[in-house]
Amino acid sequence: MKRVITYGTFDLLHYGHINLLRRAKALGDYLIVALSTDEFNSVQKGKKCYFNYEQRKELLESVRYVDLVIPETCWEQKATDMKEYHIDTFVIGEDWKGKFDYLKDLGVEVVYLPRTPEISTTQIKEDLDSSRH
Ligand code: C2G
Repeated sequence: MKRVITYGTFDLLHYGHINLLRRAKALGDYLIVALSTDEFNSVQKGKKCYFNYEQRKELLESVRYVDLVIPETCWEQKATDMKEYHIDTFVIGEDWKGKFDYLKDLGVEVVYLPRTPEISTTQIKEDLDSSRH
């Protein structure tokens, strides 16, 4: 049983997120998503979410590729997560390329996947905002 993990905010869930989750699951048998909590988003990531943690969690749990959703409360939890959840592969979009290579020292495969072009939560918000004016 190959166990894969990825991390993110996943606000306003869109096909770019789904493309990431589908490719992440294809790298193993079991996919865990560490979902950024509302506090982590606002304090550490400077992100204001449209959906709160519970709503984002419910959406992710409805995605066929996702087997478990756990909270991401800080940047530093990744190393302990790898051990606690017996992770084989860490996956994230290549906008983070190189940032998590230290996890290789724990025997974890680190994979950066190409992002889906032209879609982002920020873009969705901007498009909706401009269509109102
Ligand atoms: N993503 C993608 N293509 C897009 C948009 C997002 O592949 N068009 C990917 C991102 O690269 C990331 C995942 O979808 O791997 C979730 O995106 P975000 O919610 O923006 O995640 P982020 O804020 O980058 O959080 O500790 C790591 C952070 O929590 C990552």
